[in-house]
Amino acid sequence: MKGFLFTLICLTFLFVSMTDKNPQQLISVYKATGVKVDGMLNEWDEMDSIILDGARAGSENRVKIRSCWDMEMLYLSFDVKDHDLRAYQDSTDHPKLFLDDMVEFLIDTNNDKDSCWGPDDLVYHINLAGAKKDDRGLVDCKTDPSWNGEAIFKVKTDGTVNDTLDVDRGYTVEIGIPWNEIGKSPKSGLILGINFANGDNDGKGRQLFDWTGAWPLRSPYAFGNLVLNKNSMK
Ligand SMILES: [Ca+2]
Ligand SMILES: [Ca+2]
Ligand SMILES: [Ca+2]
Ligand SMILES: [Ca+2]
Repeated sequence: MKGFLFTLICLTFLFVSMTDKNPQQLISVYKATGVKVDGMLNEWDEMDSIILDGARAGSENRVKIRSCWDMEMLYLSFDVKDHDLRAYQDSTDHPKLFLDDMVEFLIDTNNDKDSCWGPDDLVYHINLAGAKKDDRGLVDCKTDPSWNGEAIFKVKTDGTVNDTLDVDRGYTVEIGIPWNEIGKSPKSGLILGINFANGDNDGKGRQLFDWTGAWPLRSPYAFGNLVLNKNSMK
C-alpha cells in the first residue's frame, strides 16, 4: 500500500509538472541591426534578462542571460561571474566538455513541450576554450551527437584560464543561431521552448545548474518560453 501511495504521489507530481501552464518566460527583443557576435555585450544593456544563481549547485557563479533577434538569427548572450576559470577540452563534441566551465542552451523549436528529445530539439554546450558539443534529437527520441550546428559564437574571458592560483572575474558568451537551423520564420509572437544551464568547474567536481529545473536537461516538457517581441526595442 505504501508503495502504491508513493507511486501515486510521484505520478501526481509528474502530471502537475507536465501540465504546468505557466512556464518561465524570457522576452527576445527585435533588434533590426542584430548584434555583433564578438563576445562584447555593450549592445545588450536594455534587454530583458534572467539570472541563474549557482547556489543550489554549490557554485558561486551568477549568470545573466539575454536574447534578441533579427531576420537572420536568434541571438543569446551569457554574462557569467566565475572566480576560477577552467576549461580543458578543445575539440568538437568531446564527451567531457560538459565538465569544463561552460554555458548550455537547449531549444524545443516546435515548443511542443513533450518528453521526447526529437528532431525539433537541439542543444549546444560551449566552453571557455570556444569548443562546442552539440546534438539534435531523432524520431525515436534518441540523441544524435554527430549533428553539428552552424551557430556562430564568441567567448571572452576576464581572468586567467587554468591558472587556479589567482582570482578570476568571469566570462561572456555571445551566440547567433541562424533561423534556418531553428526551422522557423522569425516574427513577433513566436514562442520557442528553451532552457539554459551553466556548468562551473572550480576543481570541486561538476557544478551544473539550469533555469527551469529540468532533469534530465533534455526534457522539453520542463522548459521555459522564449517569446519574440518586435515592439519592445528600436
Ligand atoms: Ca557584441
Ligand atoms: Ca555534434
Ligand atoms: Ca584563473
Ligand atoms: Ca569555474
